[in-house]
Amino acid sequence: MERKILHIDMDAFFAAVEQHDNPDYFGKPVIVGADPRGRGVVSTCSYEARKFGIHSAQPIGEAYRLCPQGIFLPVRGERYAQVSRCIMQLLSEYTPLIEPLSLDEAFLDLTGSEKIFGSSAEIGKRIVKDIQRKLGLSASIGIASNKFLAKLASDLQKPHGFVIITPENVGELLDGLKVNRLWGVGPKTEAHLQQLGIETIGMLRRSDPEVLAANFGEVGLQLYLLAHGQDDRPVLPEEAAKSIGHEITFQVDTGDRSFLAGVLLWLSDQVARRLRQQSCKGRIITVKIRDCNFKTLTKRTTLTEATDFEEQIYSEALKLVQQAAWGINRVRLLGVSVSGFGSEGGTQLGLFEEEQPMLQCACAHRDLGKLHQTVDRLRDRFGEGIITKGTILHVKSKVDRSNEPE
Ligand code: TTP
Ligand code: MG
Repeated sequence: MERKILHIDMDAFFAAVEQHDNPDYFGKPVIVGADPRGRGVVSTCSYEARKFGIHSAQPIGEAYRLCPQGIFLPVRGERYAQVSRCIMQLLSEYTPLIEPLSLDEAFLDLTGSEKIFGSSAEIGKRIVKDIQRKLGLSASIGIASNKFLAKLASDLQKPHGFVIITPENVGELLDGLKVNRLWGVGPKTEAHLQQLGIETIGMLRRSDPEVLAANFGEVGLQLYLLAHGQDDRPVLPEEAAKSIGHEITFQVDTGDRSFLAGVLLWLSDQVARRLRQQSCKGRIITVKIRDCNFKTLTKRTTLTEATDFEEQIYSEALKLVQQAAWGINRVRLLGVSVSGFGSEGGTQLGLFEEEQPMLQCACAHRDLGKLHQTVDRLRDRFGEGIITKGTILHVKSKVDRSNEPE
């Protein structure tokens, strides 16, 4: 099912709060940042000030030279944090799936909200109105099927932007943009892409993924997918944002099921070990599979009880992989992660719980816990290789050393 992701970014946030709190400043160039007589920088400025060439991170002295008549104000962090909490509160009326990115920015997954509140476009309009009416501030909104496109959309027509990216307009909107608009493309990658003759997202979309992989490794493939408007990252509410995972890209694509099952066990073993090292237990098990055509699938399941046992992570991961794409195509990448460490991620209990052989379960669980403790201690003391499962040893020897999971 196509997701409905909304990205919201407040317009000239700090400066807009200052204008709201002091209506005399409305319509005027307001610059928030360091003392204009000092050596600090501009945090942000109103759109009126941007006409003078002032922008974030600019030396404040330069801003002063460009616009001496501007209203220069210090940063009132606590006030902006307070307004930010009100914004997030207001957003949470439409979905619990909110991922704040900064004080003035957040992703919302509205896929499940449409049945209750109307289309995502209608929800977006309501949010803009709510924020204007209740907080006296303006926001820009982008709506699309994933995070990357939604974020890009909110930035296309700032301020007061409202852009919806659809399969029909995605090419037209993306193709002419410079590659540095893609997540993960900094000046270095941009220069490298330029050497390959790739300057725009359209050029990247039409490029050869093998060439990108050869030049940038896994990052190259991610860029290729982004250029196609593909991005499968979920919206992660704050407590779920943390996850512990491992993935591996094979040097040669493989369809060998028993090998892949062994790799899953290896990945699960590493994830569980890290969970225990960080004293974390998680309820959400996610697998990621990329096939030889670069099609990426993620599947997740939620357990009733949090775990840090590789046995359980492996058995759930294996089921997910079997449901997803087992043997359909040759696999290029396989990943396992565990999240849901906080209160979220709970599943609804059945009305009639099956009877469990409780005592037997508890004993087996305790024994397994003790075994992990012992193995962890041995590994802490003598290194990771001191004790391992035969299957893992076998798959490890098949995977090229340069191929080890990061
Ligand atoms: P942004 O959303 O990047 O900027 P903005 O909201 O001021 O303007 P717009 O989104 O309309 O382009 O950042 C949000 C706030 O973060 C901004 O109001 C001030 C602060 N900030 C800094 O302190 N330093 C910086 O370099 C940037 C970019 C932002
Ligand atoms: Mg902003």
